[in-house]
Amino acid sequence: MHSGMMWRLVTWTMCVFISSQLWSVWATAAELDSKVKVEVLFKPEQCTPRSKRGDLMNVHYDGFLAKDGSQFYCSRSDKTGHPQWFVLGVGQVIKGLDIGMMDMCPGEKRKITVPPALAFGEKGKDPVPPNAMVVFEVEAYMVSRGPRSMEAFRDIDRDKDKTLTKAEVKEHLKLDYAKEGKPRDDAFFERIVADIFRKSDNDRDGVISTKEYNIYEHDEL
Ligand SMILES: [Ca+2]
Ligand SMILES: [Ca+2]
Repeated sequence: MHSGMMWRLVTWTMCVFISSQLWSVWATAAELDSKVKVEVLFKPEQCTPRSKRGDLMNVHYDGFLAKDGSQFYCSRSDKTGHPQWFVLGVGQVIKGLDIGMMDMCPGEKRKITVPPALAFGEKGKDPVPPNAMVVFEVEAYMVSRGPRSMEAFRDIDRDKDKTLTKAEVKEHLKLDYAKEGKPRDDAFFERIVADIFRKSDNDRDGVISTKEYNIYEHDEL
């Protein structure tokens, strides 16, 4: 059994509407089902930068079933074995995590409880059973200043050829980590770059184009 009952921490909830239809059943059971619950387990004194939509985040997260505390996912023991990189707020992780990891700073730890509709839904996803409430323990390692603006792109694109090579992305990450006082070895960055390209280099031509980079240009440009 997971030690979920041990936490005595500030709790707040964010009300999330799954769809506009829910307005008609507001304040009914559906409302309770649609909430993501966020508990802050640890917050550094210097809590900046705070994550927002479009930021690149590097996070360790472990997933548990709410009903019995059994663990179904652990990024530490996952085959890749390193913190996961993703862009916040754009559907690269389940909806409940996109919501629950907003406004989070490097070093912060949270427990995020997600109703099935914002997690794996009616069908579930093996080994998560259908209609399962899930709990994630997340720890943010890096919040890379976003959003993915063209200013940031130009910053990374050192030779100004409007594409990002692996070398350019790696250099940028190294600078980011150095700024945070967290230098890492080369293999660490190699893995992160591979992960980023796997998620962002959609046409697999080995570089990230402006289009591939600026994935939500409609509300940023
Ligand atoms: Ca370039
Ligand atoms: Ca590409």
